[in-house]
Amino acid sequence: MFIDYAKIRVKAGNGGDGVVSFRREKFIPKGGPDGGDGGRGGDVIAICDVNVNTLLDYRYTKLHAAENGKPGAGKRKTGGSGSHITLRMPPGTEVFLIEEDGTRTKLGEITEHDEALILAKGGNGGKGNINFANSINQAPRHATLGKKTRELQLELVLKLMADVGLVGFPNAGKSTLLSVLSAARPKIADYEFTTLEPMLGVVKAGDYKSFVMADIPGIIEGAHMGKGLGHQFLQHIQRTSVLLFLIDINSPDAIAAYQTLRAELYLYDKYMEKKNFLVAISKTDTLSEEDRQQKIDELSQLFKEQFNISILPISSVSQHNLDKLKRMIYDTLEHS
Ligand SMILES: Nc1nc2c(ncn2[C@@H]2O[C@H](COP(=O)(O)OP(=O)(O)OP(=O)(O)O)[C@@H](O)[C@H]2O)c(=O)[nH]1
Ligand SMILES: [Mg+2]
Repeated sequence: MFIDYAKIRVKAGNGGDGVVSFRREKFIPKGGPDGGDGGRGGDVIAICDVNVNTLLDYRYTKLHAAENGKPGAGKRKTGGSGSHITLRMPPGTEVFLIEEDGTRTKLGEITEHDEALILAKGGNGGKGNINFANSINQAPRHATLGKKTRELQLELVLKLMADVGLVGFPNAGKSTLLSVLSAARPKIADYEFTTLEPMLGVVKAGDYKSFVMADIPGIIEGAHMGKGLGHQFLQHIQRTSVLLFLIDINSPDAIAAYQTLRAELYLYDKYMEKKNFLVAISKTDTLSEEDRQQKIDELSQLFKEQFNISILPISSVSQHNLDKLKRMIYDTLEHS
């Protein structure tokens, strides 16, 4: 199951208390202070792991607590530190701290394998009475307590890490394209909303050249108001630097389709408009040679006139222009 949102509770370890203790040895009736410091509490740390691709493990709001530091002891012994706990999360996870009054602040994000983000810092240990001895007070009778930590409420939001995001109406052929360009095996079918969760695939664009493509569920007009699957998966193309619009060559009005897609993206996040993009017309194999050429000429002209953009006709079935598409995506990425 793909989960891209979770709420968790975390608590770092309390610092161990410092202690009051005096040296007691035979023949030394009044030994000096020897109470050691408390140990540090453990941290709660998020670690980025490329082998994890969902927040499934964090589905249940459970408390992830690190160990408390141990108290100090006599003979100047410092208490042991509490162990840290690590939570493995997929690349692209953003972490927000939710305060009791509802304020939401971003703690950070993890994007690279093994990158760490401290979610909650362990409390410092208290000071033992050895720290408080001086020429005036040679037998201090006080020590300090370890710092107590509080439980934190965190929100985890996964935004997949891809270079290119596929955007199109349901059935446009997005998943099919990903399946022929990469080793990903998304579900493909002749009905709308086949894809219910995003999927990534690595596309090889030549020796040593590759990029990651994200397939997301189809978008329809009114998605911003929750129509279809709504906007819930658009966050996964928020990080991509390039968008690939896919429009079925058989769509009754390709221009309107394109405008609707752009409008829905804009209503979700106006920054989407600034991304570099390509427009591909899919399923060219479904028309006869003659009809195809006519349709492509007509659409090329319309897109040129209305938006001054060039379209690329493609087919996942006949492989028409797929190498060219990969090259164009790669070049666009390089200039993004
Ligand atoms: N002839 C032909 N059929 C295609 C091509 N690409 C996709 N199809 C067919 O179109 C239908 C929809 O393909 P999908 O890849 O599932 O479409 P999608 O855009 O991922 O659809 P959703 O996940 O519902 O948004 C399937 O029946 C595919 O076999 C193509 O290039 N040529
Ligand atoms: Mg699909």
